[in-house]
Amino acid sequence: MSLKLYLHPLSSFCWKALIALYENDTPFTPIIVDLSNESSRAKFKEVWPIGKFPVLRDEANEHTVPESSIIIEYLDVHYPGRTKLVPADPELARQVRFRDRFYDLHLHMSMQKVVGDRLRPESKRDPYGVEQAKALMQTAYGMIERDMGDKTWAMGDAFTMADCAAAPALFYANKVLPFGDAQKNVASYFGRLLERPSFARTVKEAEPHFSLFPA
Ligand SMILES: N[C@@H](CCC(=O)N[C@@H](CS)C(=O)NCC(=O)O)C(=O)O
Repeated sequence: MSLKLYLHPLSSFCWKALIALYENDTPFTPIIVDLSNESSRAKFKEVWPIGKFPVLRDEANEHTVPESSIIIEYLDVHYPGRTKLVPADPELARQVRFRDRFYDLHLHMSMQKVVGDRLRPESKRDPYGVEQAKALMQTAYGMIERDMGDKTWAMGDAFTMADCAAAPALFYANKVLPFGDAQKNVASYFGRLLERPSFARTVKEAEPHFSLFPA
């Protein structure tokens, strides 16, 4: 099998890449990285010294592809399938990339800040940074609420990379800052994402690891 994905089953950015792979039933070998294990971490850093997953390795083309969005773009070009994750039309592609950036940079990374802070030693915590991150998440929720009033997926009728980005970000965001009455459209969009087979499978496979999540 040509493709390998370095991942951890609980990692939200890995989920984003997994959704894309499952959307098109793209065959790959998962390589589980345990960052708490010195040898597993060292081996992974030989592949990608930055040490963040997911990373895709394509043996056939001899490409190492880090960064979830770049992985999805790579799959879309080199391993296309029934779901076109990035539209061929340049203007629609720009809109997908914008939504992908929006979910990653504003919702996903703010959520990571909140979760990451829980994993720090008490003396190293950053309550002000967490407060700022939660405020940004609220702003993002408001924007998604307005955007998703009359759409099935982030781009409308077609499921794209933007939805791959939205699903894990919303999953974990809802855990740290639960959707309320003001987020009805966000909640129904999230409900549709949970029913999408590619995402349902991703969540199911992560279930045995949920006890590691700092609730
Ligand atoms: N921009 C990267 C972010 C990747 C990322 O933050 N991955 C997290 C897991 S969700 C990670 O590797 N964390 C381990 C660490 O920071 O040591 C992407 O889109 O792939």
